[in-house]
Amino acid sequence: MATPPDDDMTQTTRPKICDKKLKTAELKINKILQKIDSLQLNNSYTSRLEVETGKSVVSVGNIKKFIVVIFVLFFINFAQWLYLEFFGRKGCTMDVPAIMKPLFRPPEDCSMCMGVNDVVRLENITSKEFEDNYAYGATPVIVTDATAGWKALQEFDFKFFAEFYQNTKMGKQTNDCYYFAYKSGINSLTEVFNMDEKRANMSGDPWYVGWSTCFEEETRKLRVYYKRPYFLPTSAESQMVDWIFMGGPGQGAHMHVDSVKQMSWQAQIRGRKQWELAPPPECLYYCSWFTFTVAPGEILVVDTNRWYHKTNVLPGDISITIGAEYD
Ligand SMILES: O=C(O)CCC(=O)C(=O)O
Repeated sequence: MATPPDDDMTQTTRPKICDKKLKTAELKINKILQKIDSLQLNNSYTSRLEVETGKSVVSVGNIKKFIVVIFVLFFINFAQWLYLEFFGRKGCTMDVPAIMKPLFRPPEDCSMCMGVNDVVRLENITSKEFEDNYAYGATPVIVTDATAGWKALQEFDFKFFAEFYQNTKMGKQTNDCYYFAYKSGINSLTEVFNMDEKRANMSGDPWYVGWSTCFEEETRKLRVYYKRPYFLPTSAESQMVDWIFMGGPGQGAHMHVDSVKQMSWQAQIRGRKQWELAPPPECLYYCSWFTFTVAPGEILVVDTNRWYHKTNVLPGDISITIGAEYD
């Protein structure tokens, strides 16, 4: 039988070697620091100074920046956790980029949400009235009569989009702009339209996804099925990008706030979707948290850059919405 190593031996001899090496390293570092002091370099230079340690080169400035970044990230995550824990709904998760962006936004003036406790339902509203009162404000609005005559109401379903994306020629063919998998575990639009029939028919695992159009031709072809909502301000322009959200009953988008540039409208083409709006964290003591449902044929206008929002598809039909930003 082999004799086990004498642990006591190794423990008593190794520290001596380490001590010696440490002392030498300490002396060298002290010499470098004294030299830096004697040169009286300014901070911007010393922060760029590099200390060579064996093969790796580490920048003193970068180490400081790294520590600051780690501290900021830790603080952001902690603040986010506190917000969700005490004011958010349990089980609501956010991915890291979504967490970071809202926390760097400037604080809101809470007058934007004070007294706003519900969505306002409108019909037969003129562009002028809409522009003056709602188009760029923070009161969420549902216009109930703005999809009359849209072919999308009859034509849009899972099969329509599957055929549209699998068979229609457009530009580079693949839609690889914005795609949100949410909790579906489906990683691309290609995967969405290749899911098995059972799941597509909402008899398998629940799913909900969102994406933006990528190519002008794609947007143009889709826009044959719907029109620019009649109530938008006459001067408002939309980019050639539309947003589509689709999925079965259950959780839709997690609680988040957007950082898009403009206001947007979203038409509920099929299914019923419940929206939950929460004021920005700094306004929680002044403003309310509320929910409302958007039914097929209705168009919602909500400033998703200011209201935190979360969606939930109600039992029944698949939910399909289409929307766009306007300036
Ligand atoms: O329609 C949805 O489910 C989510 C929409 C959304 O999150 C958004 O427009 O920012």
